[in-house]
Amino acid sequence: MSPPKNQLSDKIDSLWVNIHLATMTQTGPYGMVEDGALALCEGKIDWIGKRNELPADQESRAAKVYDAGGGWVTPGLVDCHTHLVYGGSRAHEFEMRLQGATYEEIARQGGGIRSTVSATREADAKSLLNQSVPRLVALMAEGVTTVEIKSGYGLDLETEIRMLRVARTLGEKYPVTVVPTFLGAHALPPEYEGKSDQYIDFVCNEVLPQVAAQNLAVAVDVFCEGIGFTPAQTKRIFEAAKKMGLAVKLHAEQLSDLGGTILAAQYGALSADHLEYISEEGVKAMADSGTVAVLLPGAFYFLRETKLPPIDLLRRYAVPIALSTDCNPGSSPAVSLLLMLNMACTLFRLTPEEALAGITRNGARALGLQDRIGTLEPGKDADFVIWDIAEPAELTYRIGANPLKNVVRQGNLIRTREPNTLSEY
Ligand code: DI6
Ligand code: FE
Repeated sequence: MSPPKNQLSDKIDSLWVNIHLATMTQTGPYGMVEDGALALCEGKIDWIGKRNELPADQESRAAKVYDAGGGWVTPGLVDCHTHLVYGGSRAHEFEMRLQGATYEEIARQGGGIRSTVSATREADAKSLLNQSVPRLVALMAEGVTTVEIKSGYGLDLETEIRMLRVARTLGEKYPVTVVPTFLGAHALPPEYEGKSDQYIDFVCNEVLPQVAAQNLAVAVDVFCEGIGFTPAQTKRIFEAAKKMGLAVKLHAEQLSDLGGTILAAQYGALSADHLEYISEEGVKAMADSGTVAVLLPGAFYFLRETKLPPIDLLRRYAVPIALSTDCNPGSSPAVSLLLMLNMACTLFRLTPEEALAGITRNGARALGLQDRIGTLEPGKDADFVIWDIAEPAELTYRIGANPLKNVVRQGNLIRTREPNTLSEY
């Protein structure tokens, strides 16, 4: 690929001035450019830099000039691990857990993922879409412009396909990029009780080929865990995915260390996710394969996990760290990526800069989209958010605040709001 140019084109669609830029490139803290400017052309970033370095006749070249009022710009946020398409709710299991039942006990008694599977199988496409929209809209209201969505609550051919189609429909109906992942091996459906290897056969031979043929997913994920699938079963799924030309990723070492990350690394996985119980060997394997560590503070918090993911080891081996909501009904009913920023710093001791990189640059990388999104650079998609904050760390620092002012996606202004005003009353 030729290096992206940073020369203002003759004709630009829009120019943004009176802004500070947190480009999230790795040039100094936050890739910061104070008093910057951004020129957009055909949905891409055409020019980015210091405002006083813009060519003198800049304004006449721009079809439209926006004054961003001194706000800070970040790349559009990337939520790289969600299960946001599903039916029903598990609020009652939350109550059970508060009375002493554990997540694993509930799962073993046929609740947990399986209860969501029943509710999802019962929901037709329209109902599934209607139930999922509020979750997507909540994420988008905080600046998410790219969201990964997994299947995995159907566990039969028809419902897995329906979930993935609903995910695709969400991306068609709303100004957000949806990246669909097939997670057929999320849990064992009741009809395969005691026959988990046969279920893996079914996923590999009957479901995955349909998913691939209909172009419904770009990656394949597995829940590799005591209450999920073994590394040997995971391997079979990865082999099948590879044959179909699909990327792989893995839910690994969330509740125990089965060595899933080492396997994921062997298959060049885009990401390995959760990782509380990962070993140093696992971290090393990820570093060697360039696999992104996706940390999910919402699940850590909601399950009251006490074992921290080994942040220092991940840093030492320079494994890129991404963060995500894990938006799902059982272990992380979270629809706020900004809250995850704060939790990652408070619970995991990430720095605010690491946390922000986790939902921009490294989130993009976890989806294999690092050439298109995740940083503000010439040639990349013009996906960005303007925030009413005085410095980038403020995004991470506040709890439950939403200082979002504008969202631009693929060059189009898709959202404008006046944050922190009484105008709604
Ligand atoms: N790990 C998780 O945290 C979610 N899935 C997974 O594989 C939990 C999903 C659920 O409880 O519904
Ligand atoms: Fe998950």
